[in-house]
Amino acid sequence: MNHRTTRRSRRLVASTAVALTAGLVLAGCGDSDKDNKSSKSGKDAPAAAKPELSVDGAYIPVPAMDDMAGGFFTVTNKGAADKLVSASSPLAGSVTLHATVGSTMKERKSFTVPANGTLDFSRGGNHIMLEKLKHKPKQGDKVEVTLRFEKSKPITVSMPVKPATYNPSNDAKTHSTTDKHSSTDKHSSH
Ligand SMILES: [Cu+2]
Repeated sequence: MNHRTTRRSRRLVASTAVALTAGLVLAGCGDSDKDNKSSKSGKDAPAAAKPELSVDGAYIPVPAMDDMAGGFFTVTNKGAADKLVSASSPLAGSVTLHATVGSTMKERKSFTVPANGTLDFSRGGNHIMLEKLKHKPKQGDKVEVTLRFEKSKPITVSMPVKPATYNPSNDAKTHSTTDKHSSTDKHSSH
């Protein structure tokens, strides 16, 4: 009995020592790693920084056609750069990413979401194109769209269907500092 107990406690001591040593080695690694980073990459943002994306202002104007609709939104990034690489919707057989170049639209494989910046999909510019619609969306409907990114997890947005001429950027940009009604004259003269 005695014999056994002694052996066992010795083994315990030995394994505890191993665990402690391992812990020390790990801690040492972590410290030296930190030192390397701070001395090499000085002012640069930490390499481990991740994109922090959010999507807002999403909407789909009531489409003119039965089987095709455009979608708009803003992706805000509070972290490192990322890329919007694809989109899909249960309502559409296919969703593609488009940029407007001059007066024509061009399909793009991806759009960069700049670090600490925004990617705007707005009327007259970038848009997603929902094609092969299962039914034509009506004003007040919500259309689920999933946006996929190179680094970030997919974001699913419920996009409200707005009147055909809806354009939030007109309101936000033109009226932000002035009274809505006092600038009406300017608008009608355009
Ligand atoms: Cu398009």
